[in-house]
Amino acid sequence: MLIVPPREIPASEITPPSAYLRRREFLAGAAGLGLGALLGPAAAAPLAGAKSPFSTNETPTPRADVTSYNNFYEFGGGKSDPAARAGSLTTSPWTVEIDGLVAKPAKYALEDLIRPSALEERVYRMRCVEGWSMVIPWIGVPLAAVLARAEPLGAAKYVAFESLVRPQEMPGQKGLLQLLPWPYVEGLRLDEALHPLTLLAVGLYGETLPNQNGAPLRLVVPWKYGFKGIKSIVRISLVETEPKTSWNLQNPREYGFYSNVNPRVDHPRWSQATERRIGEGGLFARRRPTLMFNGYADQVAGLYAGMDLGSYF
Ligand SMILES: Nc1nc2c(c(=O)[nH]1)N[C@H]1C(S)=C(S)[C@@H](COP(=O)(O)O)O[C@H]1N2
Ligand SMILES: [Mo]
Repeated sequence: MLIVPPREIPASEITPPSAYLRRREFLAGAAGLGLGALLGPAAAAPLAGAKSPFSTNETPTPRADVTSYNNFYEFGGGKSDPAARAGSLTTSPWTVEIDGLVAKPAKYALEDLIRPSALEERVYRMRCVEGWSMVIPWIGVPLAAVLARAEPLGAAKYVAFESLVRPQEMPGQKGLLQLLPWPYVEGLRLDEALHPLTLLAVGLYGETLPNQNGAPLRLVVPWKYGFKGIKSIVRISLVETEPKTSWNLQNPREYGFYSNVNPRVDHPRWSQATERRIGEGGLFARRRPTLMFNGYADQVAGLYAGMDLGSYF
């Protein structure tokens, strides 16, 4: 592994606090792009992205549902806990460390990692392992573009992700009843991470991410169950072996590393053949059939050619 000593990290990658403030003022005035607001208070700020052809034409789930029916166990295990409790999370300043098997390991200030001009809007179908789904207009950049800046080495085979640990602001990380081991961790095979559908999101519905949706930076992998979309990311590591993942650690029989949406592979306790689209007529609405790879089979099935998806679930 190539280790770059700290003094070789360009000064431009390390942002002193005074520069955060200046850059925030600058960006706030910059054409209403609003990425500077990623540094700002918890309130959402406008964020624009060119509409990507990867978007689905399906009707987006109402914003009120997208931002009030969430899983974010750092704030509790109930669907309404994140919206009720995540307001306390400080997302400014925010740094993301990219390390491991890369030629250029570095700590990036968020605003240096994500360039406003690179933002795209991607309307994706999302499917939770629990059997519900949404259609969400994300704003973000392809993960591949961010990884390229760190220059992955040939030995890198997987990408490991880590969420914030901050018990003072995350009530689910305090006390006796901890639902998961912290930090929340996730992983992708390198080819999955580099796939053009794989997004690092900083916003939704034309605004910066609400805290409950994973502010200020979260992963979106639309052909996998929702739990692969790790929120509030602080570290991205290029590694040689398959990374540990939170739900697999918690219950390896029920949650595998791949977790591709697959109507033919049931969860041990329930079927995955159908789903309930949130916002569509409540509990009594007709369930929709779940599609192979959540409807993204044309784009991603090739990643798994020859693999037995029953054993690699
Ligand atoms: N850090 C962290 N990331 C997380 C989770 C979590 O508990 N902690 N929950 C996951 C699960 S189970 C789902 S379904 C999605 C939900 O994302 P959403 O609330 O934006 O729809 O986030 C995923 N990312
Ligand atoms: Mo989920």
